[in-house]
Amino acid sequence: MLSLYHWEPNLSSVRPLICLYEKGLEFASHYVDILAFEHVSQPYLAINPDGQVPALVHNGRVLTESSFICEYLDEVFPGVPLMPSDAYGRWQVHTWQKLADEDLAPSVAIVGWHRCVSADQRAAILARSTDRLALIPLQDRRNGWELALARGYDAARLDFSIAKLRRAIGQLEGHLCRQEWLAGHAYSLADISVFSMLNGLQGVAPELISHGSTPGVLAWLERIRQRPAVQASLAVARTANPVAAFAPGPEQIRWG
Ligand SMILES: N[C@@H](CCC(=O)N[C@@H](CS)C(=O)NCC(=O)O)C(=O)O
Repeated sequence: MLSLYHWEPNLSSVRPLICLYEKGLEFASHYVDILAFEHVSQPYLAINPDGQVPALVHNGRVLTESSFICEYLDEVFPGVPLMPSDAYGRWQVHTWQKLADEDLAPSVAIVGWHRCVSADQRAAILARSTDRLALIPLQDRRNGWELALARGYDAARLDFSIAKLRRAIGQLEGHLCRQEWLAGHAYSLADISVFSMLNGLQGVAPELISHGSTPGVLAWLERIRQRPAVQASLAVARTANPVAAFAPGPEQIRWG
């Protein structure tokens, strides 16, 4: 039996959802409302004591970290393979996943939070969650929430995030002008990982993705959006616009 604990189908929550649907796996979907601080409720902390989503439960084991959850699903279950069969292809997948986790996830979350969550919404979240902030188990996560809710991100952090995104999207555009998919000749976890981070970015930061400057990235995003597994993943949303759902969370520098 598989259970996935996730929030809105955006960023790291949509990544394992896409894998589960691509592999045709049956699973129980558990929606954890981050902005209602359900990720620090006692029942959820009993599943993931770090208080982050997504988390996969399989045969009584809890797996976290969306990129590793996807590799686990691909390795354990049959169905369409999502990792290349050759070592170079797998190296490519890992380097794109690193880009997704280290560069894209934190930068998209920072810019998305700043542009999609208004000062009034932040004040309302802060007012209803002051006592819950103290329940966030990791100090750096508590600091991240306090910064995002109470002060918001400053210009230097926003500029840094935009610069990171611009560089990464330039790298993707260079690649996708020449190739249909990110790793080898087939759709893989590399595409799922990077797509999960960029699906909503055109709406959030149109200066970074446009028909004029990044036609290859746009065409690739559109190809992936057509996939039934992606459409099924987006359909688990509870908000009208899941790609505008952002929360503090992805680590600023992380790997391994
Ligand atoms: N590296 C983690 C990042 C997970 C993450 O940032 N999750 C966010 C939601 S998209 C979260 O749980 N935020 C709440 C928090 O960190 O307190 C992964 O890829 O699974």
